[in-house]
Amino acid sequence: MSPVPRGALIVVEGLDRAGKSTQCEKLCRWLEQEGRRVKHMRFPNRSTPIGKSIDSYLRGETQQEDHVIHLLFSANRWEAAPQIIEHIRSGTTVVIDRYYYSGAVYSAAKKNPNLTLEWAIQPEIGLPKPDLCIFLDISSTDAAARSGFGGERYETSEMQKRVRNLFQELLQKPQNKEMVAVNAGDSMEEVHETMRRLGNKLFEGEGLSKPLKSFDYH
Ligand code: DGP
Repeated sequence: MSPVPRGALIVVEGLDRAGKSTQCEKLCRWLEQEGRRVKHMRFPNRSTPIGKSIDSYLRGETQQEDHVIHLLFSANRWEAAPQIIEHIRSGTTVVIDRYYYSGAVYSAAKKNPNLTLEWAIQPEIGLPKPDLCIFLDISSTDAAARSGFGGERYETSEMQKRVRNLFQELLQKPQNKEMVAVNAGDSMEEVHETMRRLGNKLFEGEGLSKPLKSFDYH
């Protein structure tokens, strides 16, 4: 009997209000219609004990030292890593709304001199590496104009501007060849169509015949 082909690991990234949740939903629905098994996850996962502390921090109810909250966000991904690996191994495609890219850029955007992008990426080394990371690119001004913006800790124009620049920096790095920028200013349907095209390319290519990689920054 031939082994079950592994699932794909697809991540959707972007600024707050870039449309990630809607696009993840649409992507999952499309993958299911294509006959694939799909698991939709998001980070931070606010339901675990670690996730609950992150949630109260994001709502401004508690304070945390910058490195401490950074490591809690990372731990929140690590606690889900065995589950991600198992889904992929058993043939389920995992779609994740935010992952270690957000982890690195949101913390580095705080401009703490002891928390650079290089420092911030280190705890993420070893996590399952996505086969595809779609960066929904939107200007910080357009993001701020979308409804619902401004509710949580990082939702200020200044912060989002720095976050966007750092995402652009990650896109340029040779270690992150799986990252693709998609114009999130296009209509919801246009963005979805572009994402479907990227999905088809991934499933038709050779990449999924190779084992899932671990993230390595070097
Ligand atoms: P969301 O639930 O997708 O709205 O994300 C909540 C906020 O947390 C959002 O402003 C992005 C930020 N965020 C997500 N992951 C991380 C992370 O790993 N580290 C830091 N510092 N911020 C993160």
